[in-house]
Amino acid sequence: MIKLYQFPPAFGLPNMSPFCMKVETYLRMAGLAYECPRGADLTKSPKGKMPYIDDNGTVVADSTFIIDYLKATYGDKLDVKLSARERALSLTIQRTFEESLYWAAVYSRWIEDAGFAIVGEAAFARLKFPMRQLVPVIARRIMRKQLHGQGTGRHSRDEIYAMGSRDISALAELLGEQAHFLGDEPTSIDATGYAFLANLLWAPIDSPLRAHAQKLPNLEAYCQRMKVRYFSA
Ligand SMILES: N[C@@H](CCC(=O)N[C@@H](CS)C(=O)NCC(=O)O)C(=O)O
Repeated sequence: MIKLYQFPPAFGLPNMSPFCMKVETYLRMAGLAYECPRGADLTKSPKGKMPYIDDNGTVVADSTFIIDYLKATYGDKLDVKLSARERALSLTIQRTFEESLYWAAVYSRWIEDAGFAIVGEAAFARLKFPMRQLVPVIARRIMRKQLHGQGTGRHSRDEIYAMGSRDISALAELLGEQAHFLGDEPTSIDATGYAFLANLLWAPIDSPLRAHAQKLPNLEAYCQRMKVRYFSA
């Protein structure tokens, strides 16, 4: 069976990492059986990040490469009917979530004191003293460095949230009143959409990003639809 290595569930979400939740959502959408071994260890991940999978000895890291592998190995019913234009749109939506909005969300979680108080505690709840006190501080330092290297961390708070809110508005506009990002039927981009939007709306981290997303009711309705369809059993 496919083994999905990821962080433990948190905040009532399948995962507080949108990349981990994306892969778990995809596995459910594709109807593939999987298990999540306990005690997944970041230092054992081939790329030093979560998630990664082990499929009978084939190890694949990075959520996008994992989904590519799953499509190539088990078939691709979800996206088979997509036109070239829809595939291009799907990639553009993915990049907006993963390469742009993600960093504003990282800022709200790891740099803002209020976000860090919640995320630092939840992410390392299983550690014992003194690691439970030390590791969040080290993780925060790493996230600050990543944000600076990527560039978002060089902007002011207002600029970061303005950029993130613009992404959210654009994504809500693209979704519109459709049931899923590319129309009535779910496709693999909805694994990304659900994972990132549910993390934004349902993790208990108040930020201007979350407040902005809450003003766009089609986002909440979309997440509820995905949850009922793929995570109610
Ligand atoms: N491009 C990667 C990104 C994965 C990623 O950034 N994972 C984060 C959690 S959301 C992580 O493991 N961070 C640990 C670290 O950077 O040390 C993917 O799509 O899987």
